[in-house]
Amino acid sequence: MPGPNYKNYNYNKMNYKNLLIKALLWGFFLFLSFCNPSVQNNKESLLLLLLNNQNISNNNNQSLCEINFSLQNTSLFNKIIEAPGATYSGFKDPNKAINGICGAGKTSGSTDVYSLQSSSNSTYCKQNEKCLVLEIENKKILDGPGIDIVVFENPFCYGGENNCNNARFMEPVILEVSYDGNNWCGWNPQYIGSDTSLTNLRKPMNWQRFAGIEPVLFNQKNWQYSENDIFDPSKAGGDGFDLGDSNFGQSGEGCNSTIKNQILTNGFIYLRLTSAVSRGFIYDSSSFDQTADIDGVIARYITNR
Ligand SMILES: [Ca+2]
Ligand SMILES: [Ca+2]
Ligand SMILES: [Ca+2]
Repeated sequence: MPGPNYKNYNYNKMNYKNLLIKALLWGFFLFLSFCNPSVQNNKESLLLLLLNNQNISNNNNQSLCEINFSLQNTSLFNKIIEAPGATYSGFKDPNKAINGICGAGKTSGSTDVYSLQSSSNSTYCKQNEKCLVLEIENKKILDGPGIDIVVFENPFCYGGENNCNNARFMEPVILEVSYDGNNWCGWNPQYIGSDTSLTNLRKPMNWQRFAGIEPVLFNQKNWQYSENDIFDPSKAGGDGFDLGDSNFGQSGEGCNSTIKNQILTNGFIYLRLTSAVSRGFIYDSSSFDQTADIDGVIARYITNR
């Protein structure tokens, strides 16, 4: 299957065709948005259009993400350990969670994403939870100064960038890490809204220590900043997690102080992303498929195992 850097005549030809079809669909969507403001930011309409686009032009599973900025000292999580329920087609292709990050800015969500699926046969994931487990091949991830990992989902602001702290479309994600694939430690994610009204659940501040909250500005096609700036939320967006955070180790599965301290000392290998809805958290009723979408995850301090 062609990767992000794969180039030949047919690929370029397909790319132009894809671009033309995408441009026409985006034009049509913007026209609809202009005519009817209620359509604006309607993920369902957008996804339906894009799904149609995928059916028309992306049957060969080519990456939508063009990588011009490659990582030197940091790394994408680049290996799928478990993607329960994945069909490897369209938004159900987990390769889109390891192929690179193509954020679409504050007011729209990237389509270069894997929508978390579930299965009753999961082993690393909990059974029937919408989930994905990744690793960085042959590496482990250490705690270092500040944020250690950034998760890039595809949330976006409702009502423009100026309204972004008041209203967002979000599909929150629970993050957990493990060094053995059995015991998992997380950051104790909490919903702190006073109720579960749409107004409150769309406020980003009500979602503490989840991924899938901050819009994605980082895009490997046209990134103009440094590699270190990927870990600056004001430049790159995304949801940063620090192993040194006092909340780390306060949630998970089989997590205790021994396991937590082992991770802090020796690093972790496996990263588990679970859609919050699978653990009983409230969800935005306008969510198209009631699951989160992963564009990619980056770790900062990596070393050989
Ligand atoms: Ca840290
Ligand atoms: Ca999403
Ligand atoms: Ca991606």
